[in-house]
Amino acid sequence: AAIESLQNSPRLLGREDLKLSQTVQALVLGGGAPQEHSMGPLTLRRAKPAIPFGGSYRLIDIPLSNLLHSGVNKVFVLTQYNSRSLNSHVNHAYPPSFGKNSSHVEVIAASQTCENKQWSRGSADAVRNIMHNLPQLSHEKDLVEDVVIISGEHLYSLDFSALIAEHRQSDADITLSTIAVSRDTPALYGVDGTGLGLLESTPSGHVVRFQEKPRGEDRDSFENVSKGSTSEKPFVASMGIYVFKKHVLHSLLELNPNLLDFGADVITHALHNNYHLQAYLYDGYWEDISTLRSFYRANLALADANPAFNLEDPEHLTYTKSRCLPPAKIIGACQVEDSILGEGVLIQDSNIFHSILSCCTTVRAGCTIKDTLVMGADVLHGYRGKAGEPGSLGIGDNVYIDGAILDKNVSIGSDCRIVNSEGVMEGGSEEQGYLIRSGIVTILKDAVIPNGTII
Ligand code: ADQ
Ligand code: ADP
Repeated sequence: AAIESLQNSPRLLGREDLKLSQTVQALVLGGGAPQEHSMGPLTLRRAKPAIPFGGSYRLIDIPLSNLLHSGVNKVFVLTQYNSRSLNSHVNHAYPPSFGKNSSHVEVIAASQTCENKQWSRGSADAVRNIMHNLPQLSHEKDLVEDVVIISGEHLYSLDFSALIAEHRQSDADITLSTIAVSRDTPALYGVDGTGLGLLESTPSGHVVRFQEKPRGEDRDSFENVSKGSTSEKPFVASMGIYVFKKHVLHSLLELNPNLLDFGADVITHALHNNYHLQAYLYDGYWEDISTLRSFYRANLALADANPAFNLEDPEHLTYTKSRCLPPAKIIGACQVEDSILGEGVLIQDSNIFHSILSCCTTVRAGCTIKDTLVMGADVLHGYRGKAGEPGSLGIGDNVYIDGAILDKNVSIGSDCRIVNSEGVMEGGSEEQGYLIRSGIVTILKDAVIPNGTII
């Protein structure tokens, strides 16, 4: 039914021949500067959507795969902050005419133009700044009818064709994808600088009130006022996923240069100016990877027997960079329980419990690794030099690690213990090669941790 009603917008009536790839353009927001404390150590040198995830992927692979599986396969990724590895990953993972539907995924890195010499000052400003370079976003005659705008750093599995069908059926100017959330959702309280846009809608999903990240009584006024709210999940939040009629997006951004962010500015402005805003209710798994702890928790959960977020659905596999690496190899007697091992992993006589060892992680003998995310390395079997010295990568002999994150290309010396033994919540330094944030020890990218170190 969703597919049948896809052409249900006045301009598309009678054009059953057109596909979503012709009538929808997707823009993926690849990241402004992160909140000061949000992902801390992992975004010192990279954009959030480029953070390695799930043993083989990067965060951006999740939303990109959702779009491509839904038939929305003309996609531009807008990048700005610390964007080098994100640009590189998208270019390598999604080559020209990618996949069976000839998808087009292209990075647009922020740049100066004749009209604008400044960096983008927010998500909507970033879209405004690239519109001149994408005629399909402004030309009336182009077949593109709707523009999907999403973030590059959320975990979910959404069928965009259903969202677009409802958007066209209701003839909305803007449709927000929304989700009901419970009172104990940390983002409702601004923990670590996070927040959610909350809305009130009629039983037919017409949005009548929206506020970006309200606090206190303002927040409470959104309890039980929306289509989709339940006694367990009384708030309905914006997922930061929007479908705009193309001409509405164009005129809102062009005529209002003061609108800088989508949630805080564009949605609020559109509502006050009587645009038709509609809420689409999504009821699957969705997680905004907004803090180090939420990233750690969501990532490790993938190693559970039946994770809430499933990377193993044969109908919905996640795309990523293809690598020419050998399968994981285990030498000697190892115990590996509830864990994910990426390609090129090498483990010798060690025990791995509920952990994720990404591509090219090397673990030498006598180690125990528990509840830990290891992001692997750029080179295969890198542990050739002396343990804990520059030039050798991986985890040395007799190392014990519990509850940590190891960024890429680290070298952990022999006989180290990384357990946060003193229960420190905030500590470490770039010079020491590790940072502790929200009680989680993160070994920094490329760090060398000397033999016998105890953290
Ligand atoms: P936030 O994610 O806090 O809340 P915002 O800071 O505007 O909103 O970021 C939206 C997206 O745009 C993020 O992916 C961000 O990285 C990206 N972005 C920001 N500046 C950018 C730039 N210059 N170039 C490229 N990308 C940029 C939003 C909504 C809320 C909603 C939550 C759900 O505003 O209403 O509840 O998402 O997580
Ligand atoms: P990040 O920490 O985000 O992975 P990198 O600079 O390490 O940033 O990676 C950017 C891209 O370059 C990735 O696609 C990675 O696979 C590739 N890359 C980085 N270093 C190497 C290397 N030594 N050999 C091959 N590819 C590399």
